[in-house]
Amino acid sequence: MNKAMLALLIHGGTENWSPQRWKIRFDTACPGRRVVLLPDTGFDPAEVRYAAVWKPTPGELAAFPNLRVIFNLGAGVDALMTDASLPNVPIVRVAVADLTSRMTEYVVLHVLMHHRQELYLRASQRQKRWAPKAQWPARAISVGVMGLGVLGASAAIALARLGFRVSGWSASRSAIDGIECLHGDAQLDPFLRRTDILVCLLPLTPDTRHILNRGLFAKLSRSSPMGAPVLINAGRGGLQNEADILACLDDGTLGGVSLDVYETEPLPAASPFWTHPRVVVTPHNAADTDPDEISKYVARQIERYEAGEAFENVVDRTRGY
Ligand code: NDP
Ligand code: OXD
Repeated sequence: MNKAMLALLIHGGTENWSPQRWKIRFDTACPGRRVVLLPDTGFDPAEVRYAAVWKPTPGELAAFPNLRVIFNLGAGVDALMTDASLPNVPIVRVAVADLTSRMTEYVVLHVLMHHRQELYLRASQRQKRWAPKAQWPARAISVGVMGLGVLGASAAIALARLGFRVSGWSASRSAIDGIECLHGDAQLDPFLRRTDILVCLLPLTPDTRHILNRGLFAKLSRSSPMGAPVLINAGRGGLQNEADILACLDDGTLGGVSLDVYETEPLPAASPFWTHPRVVVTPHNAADTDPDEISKYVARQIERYEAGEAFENVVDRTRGY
């Protein structure tokens, strides 16, 4: 065992994401390397070169003076960014095909659910009511994807393939075949005005916190056959103003909502989202990535680094994503 040490700091994982399961996985993925699962006092923190983390406690990573890199075990790094004592080393986030295709499935599922009036149809079924409503084609609906990164771009392409009119919005200019790409603050309003179903796959940063609010919902298109616009948020709960979402559903500014993420997770039992007839609640599992894929991805990145190559998918710390 003379390979540099990897420390695991994992909080909040259950079942397949439990800390012990990660330890077994990394032992398998990193043969010949000492992998320590914290808390553990039986090692010298100065020997740790690599850390793989999920929601580490602020200050925990500062204990390793010779750290070379932090691997975030998810795509979003917002939880990590709140740590003021984060060591000044590269942060590598997860961008793997397994995660991307699962998120694309989630987005397609929920766009289709609203487009095909599934909430109405399921309510009819519970009431044993045979009452079909007029249906319209995908090309009658404009979907707007906020965030055209790894996840947003893949979802946008899949939706366009199904026949939806798709546009996307990002911070900087992007170009994707078949997708109308807008960017920056100046193009946010034109993007919203053409959007019937808004899909949010933005990262949570100081610039995007509470971007999903009443002012934004009021700018969405109201001319689709659905009558009122729909919101689908699988980015982060901090992107949304939850009181605004509920008020906008109740006054008709929004027609329906699918949420995978919330300001407080797990979603408290008292949240009105649970029982609202026009809200679809999922428990932050839009892209419940296969942890085996993630541990192999981290092991590959360590091998690349030790062979003198650059890390992939490094977070830009000034942008916060
Ligand atoms: P990327 O970093 O690849 O993409 C982020 C996109 O958001 C980019 O297009 C970026 O613009 C855009 N963006 C960032 N800030 C702004 C802004 N202020 N204004 C406009 N556009 C902005 O991230 P991913 O696609 O990999 O992931 C997105 C998010 O999805 C993650 O951060 C995470 O929060 C969430 N997620 C949720 C999961 C779930 O299960 N619910 C699972 C995995 C991720 P530009 O291209 O110009 O940089
Ligand atoms: C992630 C997530 O960021 O699962 O990967 O939310």
